[in-house]
Amino acid sequence: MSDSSTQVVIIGGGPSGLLLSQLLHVRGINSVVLERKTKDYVLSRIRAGVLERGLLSLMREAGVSERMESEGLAHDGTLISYGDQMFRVDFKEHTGNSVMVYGQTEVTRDLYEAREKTGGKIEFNVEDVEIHNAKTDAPFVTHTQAGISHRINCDFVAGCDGFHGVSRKTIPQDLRKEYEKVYPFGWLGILSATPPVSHELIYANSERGFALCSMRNKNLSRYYIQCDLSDRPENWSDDAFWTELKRRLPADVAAKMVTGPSIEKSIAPLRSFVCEPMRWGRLFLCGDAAHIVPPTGAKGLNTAASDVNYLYNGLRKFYETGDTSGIDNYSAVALSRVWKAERFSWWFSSLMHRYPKQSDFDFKMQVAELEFLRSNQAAQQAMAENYVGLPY
Ligand code: RFL
Ligand code: PHB
Repeated sequence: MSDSSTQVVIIGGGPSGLLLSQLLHVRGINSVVLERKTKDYVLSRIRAGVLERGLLSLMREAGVSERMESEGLAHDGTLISYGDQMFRVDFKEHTGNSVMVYGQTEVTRDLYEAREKTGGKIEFNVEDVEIHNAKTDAPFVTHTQAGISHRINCDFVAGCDGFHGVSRKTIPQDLRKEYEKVYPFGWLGILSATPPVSHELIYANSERGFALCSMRNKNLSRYYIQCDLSDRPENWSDDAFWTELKRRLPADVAAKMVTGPSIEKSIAPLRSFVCEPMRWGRLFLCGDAAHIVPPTGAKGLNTAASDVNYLYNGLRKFYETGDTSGIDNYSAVALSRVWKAERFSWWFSSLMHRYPKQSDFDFKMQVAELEFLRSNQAAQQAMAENYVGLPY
């Protein structure tokens, strides 16, 4: 068994773990990141595309914002359609802020590059990760890599290992409460090397189900349609996808859609999930390890980043002054913002999708709420404030 030490062991080399590791590095705090997969595998996952200003400022603080500032697309608003109607919610006018379209893959790539340049320790292909003594002042993490056992002694453990990771399950079952809602549909998404149909995102509520027109850059589009949970990507030819997408959009938008072969096609289920608390002794959960939102509203990655912000500042305060208030309050402060992101994502999902047993009355309620949002400035402001991201 090899033995080593660091200040913080970070489990998971996704965006939460990498961002935390880079931010701690900037403040002279050492960490080791343990990632179950390879770097190429992590970078092949196509996920979020819209970044809130809080994540942008964390990337600046971490010294990894250069490419995002030059290649990212600032969006001052979004379009919402229902039937043949379409209206715009102006983020800039209502909040003074905008969001940035820049893919999670690019964020992760920039973070890996920065960690490599600054000598960050990231172990890939690790197996059998276990957290020990989390309730003491001397926790340690064991894992195996290429058949060799390792032990890392540390001050703190950050569980950034996503929904299926080991960190959350380390908290004894009788001490954690999990809240969950599973939605009766999924999103079928494609990536295509075609110019986006609109320079702002379009969220569409249609009788045939939800659709979303998004993008990664001026020549790379990301489109989604609501699908059945039993659907498989291989059952959807590119032609069938484009035909169905166009049927869910206003006619003038569908008419100008540029189609092409898909580069990626996948289905994601939709889930709301929160684990309380987000701390057990010296173990702290961050991001998808502690909570999941349905993607309507693009809050997954952004909520992960707000956790990282609270944990990073708590650890920094502890190492710089010995003050434990930031880490002591971590779970309560992080959860207070998490629940607001959960509410927004649940509300926006409920407003925009077709539900299997939806009655005519339920449908009318959606339309009435969309009409209200279209015509009421206060409602648009509330939506804009949530979309650009509530303050940390
Ligand atoms: P991640 O990205 O899941 O990273 C966790 C990392 O931990 C590793 N891991 C382990 N490592 C060591 N030992 C173990 N036992 C481990 N178990 C797991 C994993 O390999 C992985 O590298 O979590 P993180 O960092 O908290 O980041 C969260 C975001 O990735 C997530 O919130 C968003 O991507 C959610 N999400 C989306 N969010 C949006 O805002 N917009 C989207 O369009 C969007 N699309 C998506 C998504 C999530 C998806 N998932 C999870 C299935 C689409 C999909 C398909
Ligand atoms: C995306 O571009 O992948 C995306 C954008 C907005 C969302 C969800 C996903 O609400």
